[in-house]
Amino acid sequence: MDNGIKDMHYDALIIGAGFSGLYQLHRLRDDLGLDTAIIEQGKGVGGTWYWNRYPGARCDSESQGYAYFFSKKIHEEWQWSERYPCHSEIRQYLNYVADNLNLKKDIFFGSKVYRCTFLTEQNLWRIQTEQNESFFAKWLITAVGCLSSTNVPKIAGLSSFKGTWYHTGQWPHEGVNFKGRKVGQIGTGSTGIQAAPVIAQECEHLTVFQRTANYSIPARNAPWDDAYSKWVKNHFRELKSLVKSTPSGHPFRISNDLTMEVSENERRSLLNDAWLKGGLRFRGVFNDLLTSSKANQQAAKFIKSKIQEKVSNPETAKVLTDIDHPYAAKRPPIDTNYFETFNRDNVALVDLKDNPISEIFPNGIRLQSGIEHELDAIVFATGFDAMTGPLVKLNIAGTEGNLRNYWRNGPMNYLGLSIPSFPNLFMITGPGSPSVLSNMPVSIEQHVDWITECIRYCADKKIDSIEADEDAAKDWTTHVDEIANTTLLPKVKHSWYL
Ligand code: NA7
Repeated sequence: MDNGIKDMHYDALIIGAGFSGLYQLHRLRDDLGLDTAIIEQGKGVGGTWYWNRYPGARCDSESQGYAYFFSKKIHEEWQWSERYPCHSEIRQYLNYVADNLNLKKDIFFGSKVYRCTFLTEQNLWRIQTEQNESFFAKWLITAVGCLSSTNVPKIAGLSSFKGTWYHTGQWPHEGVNFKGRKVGQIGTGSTGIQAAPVIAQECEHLTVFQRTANYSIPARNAPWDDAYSKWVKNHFRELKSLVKSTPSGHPFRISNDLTMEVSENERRSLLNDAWLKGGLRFRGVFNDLLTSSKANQQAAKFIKSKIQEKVSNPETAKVLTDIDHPYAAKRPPIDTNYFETFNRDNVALVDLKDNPISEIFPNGIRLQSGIEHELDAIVFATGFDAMTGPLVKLNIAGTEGNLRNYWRNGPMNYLGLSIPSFPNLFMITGPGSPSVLSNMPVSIEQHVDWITECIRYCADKKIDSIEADEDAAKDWTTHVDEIANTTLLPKVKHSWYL
């Protein structure tokens, strides 16, 4: 009977066409010779960068390291233009890679997965899309990223708002014209800190609603000069070995110095040098910033003093530096003129700490105290249902039921790659893997290579089904918790890291 549903059979299916999905397709199709396809919700490649097009959207990793390292040819043919790649340049890069490897012919664009079911008798995964497609494959790989499921907080009255509202992670492709508009931005994480300075330059007035004050280090973005670009092209092996050998996968080393073991003068001078260099490198100025409260307090004090120097209104500076967590215990943002933006006449800061948003009314945002802020547009820079969100949204059912239920007490899995009772399913950069704590493309390559070799092994040994052992998954999850507890990361109230 023709029910309008299109059935398609593959050896392997990948969900998502970002950094991870594209490389995984290349390896399974071109190295293992498997009949492989990607199912992608967007109309183009890019993954998280397909959707994140908000003003100021830019990667915090430095471009010479935010790239694939599996191909010398790709490395040498591509040239980044700035220290940190902006969202459109990353899409250009991924399009270049996809075209170069002829990947697009095996990608189903505009197909949104709503259910993945393991069919035990057939030993196959069935993947269903909202576009009436049914895909079948022995191997299923999720390449859905860690930050792709947007979080719009449930604030009463949003539907009554007469203006327009946007989430930074679902930004309109045609852009947004803020000219002459009163804009409210909720959220001061990495995204909000990038967006506010750019929105402020365009709109009539910007009100930034801050729930938790945040540290930020100057990015010091600049165009790469020709000499440096040439150096990057000619040093493929050195760069590759660097990113593959540093703990974070970034193209810089972390110092061995311990904060309290240098003199006060030297400490100040090292922090100052790191501040001037800017970027995520700041975190590596001492070895113990994330493990010793005392060390962390030194960095925190230094950053707060820098913020105070930048912000002219002492009351505003006070609210911006009233930070309740250790430096870098939340994802540490880097910025271009974020704090300086509060010196503009058309920018105001609202402290939500003791006076949260109570509701959105037709003309703006009302706080619990009754104070109203009239707005024409609201920008939600409120982050994502991180890590587990994009996976549970796929509605994956294994041999023992649904993933959402399986993970009701936390995302138990092995190496962030495989989940007991979900046979032949692999996650790229799943929860409990280094993923967002590292420079993502480097971690992605490691996972994709692991998965590829695992599938190759199964094929060679005629193994039809593989899944994580439950004890191994429990041990791994406990191990991850133990490691996290040796750091300052758990000392934070709201953090998507957790
Ligand atoms: P984040 O880092 O999760 O930041 C979200 C921000 O939104 C943060 O300041 C939150 O405050 C704030 N937030 C969230 N919900 C609310 C409500 N209901 N009211 C007020 N404020 C709220 O997401 P980003 O998009 O900035 O960054 C995500 C990552 O993307 C980034 O680190 C890079 O890796 C790329 P909170 O701090 O929770 O109090």
